[in-house]
Amino acid sequence: MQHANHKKHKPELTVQQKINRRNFISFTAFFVVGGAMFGGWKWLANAPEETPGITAGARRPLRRALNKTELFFRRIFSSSHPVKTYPKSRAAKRVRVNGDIGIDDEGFNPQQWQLTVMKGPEDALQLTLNDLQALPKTELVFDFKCVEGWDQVQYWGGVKFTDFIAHYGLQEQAKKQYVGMVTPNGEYYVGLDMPSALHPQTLLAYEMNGQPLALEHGAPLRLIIPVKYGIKSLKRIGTISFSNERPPDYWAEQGYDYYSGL
Ligand SMILES: Nc1nc2c(c(=O)[nH]1)N[C@H]1C(S)=C(S)[C@@H](COP(=O)(O)O)O[C@H]1N2
Ligand SMILES: [Mo]
Repeated sequence: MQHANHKKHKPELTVQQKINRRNFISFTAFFVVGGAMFGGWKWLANAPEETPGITAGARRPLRRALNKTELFFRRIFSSSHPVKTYPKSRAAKRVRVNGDIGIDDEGFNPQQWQLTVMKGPEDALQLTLNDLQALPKTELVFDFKCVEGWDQVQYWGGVKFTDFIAHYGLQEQAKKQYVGMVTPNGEYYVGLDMPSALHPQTLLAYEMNGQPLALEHGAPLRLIIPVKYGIKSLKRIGTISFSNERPPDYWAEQGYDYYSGL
């Protein structure tokens, strides 16, 4: 080319010089990248641990990253995205039982059970199972997923959480950021972000496979929240409350992700 001649003429490199040059570049890159990785690891290892509270003690930068991921997913999450449903014929006849924390006390009497709904710090509703069964019933067949690695198509029936909110005039409470649910004996508890609680497939369930819920599955009333892993689907709800702070969460205290979304 004509104008190429205007450039300063560079001497041709010999093959050996080219090899030396490439060696130099790759070794430098190796040490720079390796050094950065080591530095990054030391930085993380020396980073302060968060104070265990609502979530277990993790290195603060890791928790920051988790919280960022949660925010990302919360932003793209939309209540108009339903989880996949299945025909009833696909539902398991023998439903797995997993976890009995907070529901293993012998003295529990389902006949005397009542649901406590904290409308405010000093203002509680007491509801019976009949009250809840008087509301429209919603059925749902979906793939239930446990963090332990199993999943199963299951068929549930109950009251949609949004129907429950509307019927009991809890719209103001539903403007808070979180819902907390606790077993009657206080031993198992979950915290849910409000958009997930208000997802159209979140149920307060009292039926499984068209039959009254069995005690080991959370009778008289349990949560079914298909947009979350099973750890959040609390069995045997005693109390429901609303808050702008994250409610205590049993598995988050043990180090599991608070959001636990799918
Ligand atoms: N009260 C209570 N609810 C609970 C649990 C528990 O141990 N106690 N385990 C959770 C977990 S880890 C899962 S996978 C599901 C299992 O529900 P299932 O026993 O009806 O299959 O319940 C969730 N709800
Ligand atoms: Mo689970």
